[in-house]
Amino acid sequence: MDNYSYISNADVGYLDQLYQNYKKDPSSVDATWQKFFEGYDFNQQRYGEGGNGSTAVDSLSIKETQVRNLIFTYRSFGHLTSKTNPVRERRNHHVNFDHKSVGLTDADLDTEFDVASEIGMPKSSLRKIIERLKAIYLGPIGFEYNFIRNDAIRAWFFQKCEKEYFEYNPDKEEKKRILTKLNEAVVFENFLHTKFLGQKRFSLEGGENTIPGLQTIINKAAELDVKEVVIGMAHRGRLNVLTNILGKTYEQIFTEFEGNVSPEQTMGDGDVKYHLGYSSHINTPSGKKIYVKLTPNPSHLEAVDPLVIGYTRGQIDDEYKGDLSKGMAILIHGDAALAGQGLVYEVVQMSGLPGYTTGGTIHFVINNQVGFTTDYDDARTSIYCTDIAKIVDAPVLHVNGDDAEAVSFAANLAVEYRVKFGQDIFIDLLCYRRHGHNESDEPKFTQPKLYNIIAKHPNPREIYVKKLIERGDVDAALADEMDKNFRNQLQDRLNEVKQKPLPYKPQKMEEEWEQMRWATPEDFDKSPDTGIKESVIEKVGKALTTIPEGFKALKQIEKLLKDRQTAFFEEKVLGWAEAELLAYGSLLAEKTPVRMSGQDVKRGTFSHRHAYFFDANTNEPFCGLNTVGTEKFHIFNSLLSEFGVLGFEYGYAMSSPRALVLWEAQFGDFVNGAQVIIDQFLSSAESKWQRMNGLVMLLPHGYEGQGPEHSSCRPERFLQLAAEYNFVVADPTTPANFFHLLRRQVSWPFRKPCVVFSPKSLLRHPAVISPLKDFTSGTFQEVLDDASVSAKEVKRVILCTGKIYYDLAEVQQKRKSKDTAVVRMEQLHPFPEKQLKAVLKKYKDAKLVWAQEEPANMGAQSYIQRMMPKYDLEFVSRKASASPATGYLKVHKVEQEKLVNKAFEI
Ligand SMILES: Cc1ncc(C[n+]2csc(CCOP(=O)(O)OP(=O)(O)O)c2C)c(N)n1
Repeated sequence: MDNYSYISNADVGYLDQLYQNYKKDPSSVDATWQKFFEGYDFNQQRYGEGGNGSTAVDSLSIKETQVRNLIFTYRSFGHLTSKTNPVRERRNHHVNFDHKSVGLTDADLDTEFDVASEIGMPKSSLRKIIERLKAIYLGPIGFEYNFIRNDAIRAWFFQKCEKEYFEYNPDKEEKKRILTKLNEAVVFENFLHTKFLGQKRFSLEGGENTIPGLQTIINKAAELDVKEVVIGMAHRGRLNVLTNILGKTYEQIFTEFEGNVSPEQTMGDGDVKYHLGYSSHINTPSGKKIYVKLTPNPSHLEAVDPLVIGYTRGQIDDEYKGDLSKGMAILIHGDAALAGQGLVYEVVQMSGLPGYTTGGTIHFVINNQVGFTTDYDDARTSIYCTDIAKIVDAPVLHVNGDDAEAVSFAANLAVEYRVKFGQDIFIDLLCYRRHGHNESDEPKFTQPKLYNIIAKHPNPREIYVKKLIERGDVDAALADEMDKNFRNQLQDRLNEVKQKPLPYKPQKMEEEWEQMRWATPEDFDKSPDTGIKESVIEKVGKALTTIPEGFKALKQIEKLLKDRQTAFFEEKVLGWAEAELLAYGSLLAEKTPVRMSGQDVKRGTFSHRHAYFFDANTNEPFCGLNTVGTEKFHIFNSLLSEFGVLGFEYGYAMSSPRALVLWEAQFGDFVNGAQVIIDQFLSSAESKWQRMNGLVMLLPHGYEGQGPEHSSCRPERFLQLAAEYNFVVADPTTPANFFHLLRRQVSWPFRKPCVVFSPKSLLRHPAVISPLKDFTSGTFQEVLDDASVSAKEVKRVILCTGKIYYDLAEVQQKRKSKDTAVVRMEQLHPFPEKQLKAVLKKYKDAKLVWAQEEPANMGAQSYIQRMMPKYDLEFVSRKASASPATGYLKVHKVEQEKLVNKAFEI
C-alpha cells in the first residue's frame, strides 16, 4: 500500500493501448481503468483537445486522476487508520495517505480539482478535498466497503459516507433519545456493580453504547417495515439488553440476583440469569410496533447463531409467507469468539443460500479487545475480528464505542443496507472492558498497562454529556437529573423486591407455542392414532408417480416411477422411501408444513428418496410432493456442515410448532460434528429454558462393513443423555412404523425432539416392507413382538433394536428356531416400560438376551442396563472397542455371523 499509485508509475505506451481499447469498448478494460478513462475524457471535454503538444492539459487530467487515486486510497484503506479505538493507539498498518504518494506535490495543494465532485464537493482545492476525506474516512467510523465486488453497493456507500455521514447531525430529539438510552445502560451497570458486589453479571461497562445502538437498529427496522427482530447474544451485556432493550422488568432481574427462586417452584433445572431469553412487542418512534425476541443461549459461544438464523427463517416462512423483509436477525458477538469459532463461518456461508437465507443478518460485535484474558494478537491472525465478513462481501462499520452519535449513524446505516440489499452487514463496536472477564476477575494480571489506561478513562455517558454540553445541546443540570432519576427508580424497584420478593415465574411460552401443552409421563404409555385415509394414500401415490407433460425423465427414474406405481397401486406394499414420502405427503395434504435439510437430501445419500427429479435434457427440477396440496415441501440440500445446519434446523423447529422439521446426516457418524447442538439444546433446552422443540434427526446407522466412520451414529451418546422424557430415541424397523413415528411428531399436543437411527441397507431389503393397511390405521409401536413364534414354546427372548433384527430373524429362520422370540425395541427413550412389560409377560420363564451389533461400550447396552436393572439380562455385543467398527469387510462379516449366532446360544 506504500506509495500506492499506478498512474504515476505506468508505462505510457501501455496506457495508450488500454485507452484505445476503452474507446472501442469500455467494458473491455477493468472497472478501475474505466473510471480513469472516464475522468480523462471528462477533462478532455472540459479543456478541449490539447493535441499531442498540449502537455499542460494532459498533466492536468493526469493530476485529476491522481486525486482520484487519493480518494480511492481513503475509501479503501481509511478504516485502517480511522480513530476507532477509544483506549489505545491503533497498530500501524502502513497506509500512505500522503498526496505525494500518488504523484501530487505540495504545489498542487491549492489547485482546484473537478474530481472533488466525486465526493460530493464543488470544484475544490486539493487541501479541502483532503480535509474532507480525513473527516469522513479517518474519523470515528472505519468504513470498510470498498473491497466489495458490486459496483452498485460501492456507489451506495460513496453516497452514504461522503454525503450523509459528512453532514450527519442528529436533531435534538434524537440526541436526547441517545442520551436517555446511554444513561440507562451506564447507570444500570453501575447500580448492579454497587448493589450486588462481586456477583457475576458480565458487565457491559466500556461498551454501553451497545444499548442506544441496538435501540437505533430496532427503531430503524420498524420504520422500514420489519415486523420482527430475533436477537442472539452471549453473556456480555445480556442483562442490560434484557432490561433496557427488551423491557424485562428491573424487579425480575433483581429477584434473580437476590436468588429468591425456590427449587420446588421451578420447572426443569433452570439456568443462570445471563443465559435466559425474553420477548416483547416494542413501540418505536415511527409509531410502528415491532416484535423483538432474545433467544436463550448456552455458554458455548456462537452456538446460538445458527439457531437464531433458523428461527428467523422459520418465522419468515410461516408468519410472513416467505417475505424476507419482515423478519430480521441480529447476532451480537464478542471479538474473540467471532474470530475463533468456526461456526461463524458456517453461518455466514449460509447467508445467501436459498434454503437458509433470512435476507441479511446484522452482526453487532461488542469488541472489547480482550477475550477472557487473551489479547487480540493471540486471538486471531486476521487484522480484524470481523474479517469473516469478506467471504460474503459483507461491509463492516468499525465504530468508536465512545462516540454515541457515530454508533447511531452506523446502526441506521446497517439497517438501511440490510433492507436495501438483503445481505449481511457487520458493526464492529470498538470499546473496552472496564472490569475483568467477570466482576471478580483481576484484569491487571494479564493486561496491566491497558487497565491503567481504562481506570482513568471516562465512561461513554460522561463523554457524550460533555460533548452535548460543549455544543450547547443539553445543559449539565438536565444530564445530572437524568442520572439521579434513573438511579432512584432502580433503588425503588430494588427496595420493593427486598421487601416483597416476586414469585418465581417460569419462562413464558412463546406466542407461537401457546396452543401446545407440556408432555406428561402418561403421554408415552400409548402413541396416538396416526393412520391416514386411503384417499390420501392415493393422492400422494399419484403425486409421487406422475411427472409433468414434456418432462424427460432419466431411464433410472422411469424405472423408479414404475416401481413406485407398482408399490402404491398394484402390490399395495410400501418400502422405506415410499413410506417416508407418504408421511410427508400426507402431512402436506393436511396443510402441515414439512421442512427437511441435510447433505444431498433431495436425492438421498443412498439414492432412495428422489424427492426431486431433474429433466434429463434441461435439468429442470420437479418435486411431486409439491403437487399434493397447497403446502410446498421445503426440502433443501445443505451446505457441507453439521454444526451449523443442525443448529439452523433446531432453530427453525423452535419457531414453528406446526411444522415437521427434519435434519438428515449424510451418515450418522458425522453427527458428532454437531455435538454442541445436541448437548446444549436438543437434550436440555426444555429443562433449562422451558422451550419445546419437535426437530427430527435422521441418522443413518448400522454395521454393514463400511468401516469405522460409516457404521455408527453413536447411539450411546444419545442414550446417555436420555432422561426426564427429554427426547425420543427411536430405531424403527418397518416402513409403517417409521411413517407413524414421523406423523406422531406433529400429532402430539406437545413437541419432543426425535432422534432416529435410520437405515442404510434396509432401504432396499426385501423384508423391509409394509402393507398399505398398516398406514390406514394404527399407531407407532414402541415394541414389536415376534409374530413368528408361539409364546408357550419360547425359552429365550432376544431383545434388540434396529437393523440387527433382520440378521437375527434370518438366523432364526435358518435354524427353524421355534423356542426363540426376537423382540424389537422400536423406541428406546422414553423407555417404553409398560409396552415392553406387556410383551415380556407372555414369555415369563424365558431367558432374556440383549443383542446388539455395536461394541459393548457402545450402542444401547449401558442404557438397557440402566433402564432394566431388575431383569436378568445377558448381553451379546462386539467386544468393547476404541473404534466403532472394523475397517475390513471380511472381518465384519465373520464378527457379525458369530455375534448373531451367539445370541441364540449364550
Ligand atoms: C465455545 C466456548 N469456549 C470457551 C468459552 C469460555 N469463555 C467464556 S467467555 C470467553 C471469552 C470471550 O471473549 P469475547 O468473545 O471477546 O467476549 P467478551 O467476554 O470479551 O465480551 C471464553 C473463552 C466459552 N464460553 N465458549
